[in-house]
Amino acid sequence: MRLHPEVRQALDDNRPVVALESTVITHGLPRPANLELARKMERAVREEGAVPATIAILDGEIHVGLTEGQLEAVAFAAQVEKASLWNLAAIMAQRKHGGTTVATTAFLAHKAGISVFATGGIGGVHPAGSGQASYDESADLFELSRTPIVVVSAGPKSILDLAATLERLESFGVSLLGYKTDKLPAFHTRESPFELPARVESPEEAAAVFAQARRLLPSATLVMNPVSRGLEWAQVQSWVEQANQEAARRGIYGKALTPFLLSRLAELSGGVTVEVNLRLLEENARLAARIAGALAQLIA
Ligand code: PSU
Ligand code: MN
Repeated sequence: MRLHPEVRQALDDNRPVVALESTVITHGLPRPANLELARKMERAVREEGAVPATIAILDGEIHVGLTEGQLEAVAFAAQVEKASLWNLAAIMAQRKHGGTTVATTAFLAHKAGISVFATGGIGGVHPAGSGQASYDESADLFELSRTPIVVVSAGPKSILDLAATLERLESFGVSLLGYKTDKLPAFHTRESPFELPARVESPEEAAAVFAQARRLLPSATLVMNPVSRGLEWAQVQSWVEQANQEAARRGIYGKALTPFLLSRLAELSGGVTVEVNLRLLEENARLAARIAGALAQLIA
């Protein structure tokens, strides 16, 4: 594992660091918006006083914190895998490039000693009948159950079965926090009908919950931050239904399903979902940096 010197120094000094994932760069957004976004997230983290550590696999090596050149290489690679845990070892041994998912990024960030991680929307349970398989649950859920780290997201992705995803998070004992909300945010929409077990009003409060959680629990603390100017629930649901039906018809399943659905939503919405996705990623990076700052204060 290669730590960027700036990241290593910040960790040694107990200064705030925020891990950022890279599947969203390699598989989640169209080019070149993906690179702009990656830069924007890093800038947002810095503006809030933390050091960004984007995590990716380059030529089989894990990098925690990327140079500008490496960020570009990840964003525009001709061949790059979606690096989940089931193919991580193969990507490394075979010297390939990989964009790390929420599951893989949380796993690696924790190993590197980073306590806070920002993403867009977490993976979860896909609705029955979408794709080919009847059983598609993101590895993100399992990873959240066993890794003590703060994950800041805008909720589970809107393409998912939200009720089932929430049930899974409960079964797995993930600490769930609505950021200034009682309802589960759902990525493109600020609110779904589902009730969350706890809420916080500030980065300091979120940091305090995590400080408590990590003394007790093996699992993650998932902070869910509703996107500003979110889309209408019913509108998003109608695009999602259509995209899921198309995926089923075309036999798209497994690791290809989420990237397909996100790009279909972008087309069906005339680019509106991408705009929202970019906004929520930046907002989450900002909030994560403030939580990391609050956490460093708690420890100091
Ligand atoms: N957030 C986004 N866009 C994305 C993702 C998150 O705004 O593309 C990625 C994350 O890397 C997450 C993955 O782990 O989608 C989920 O994929 P799957 O459903 O196959 O587990
Ligand atoms: Mn899956």
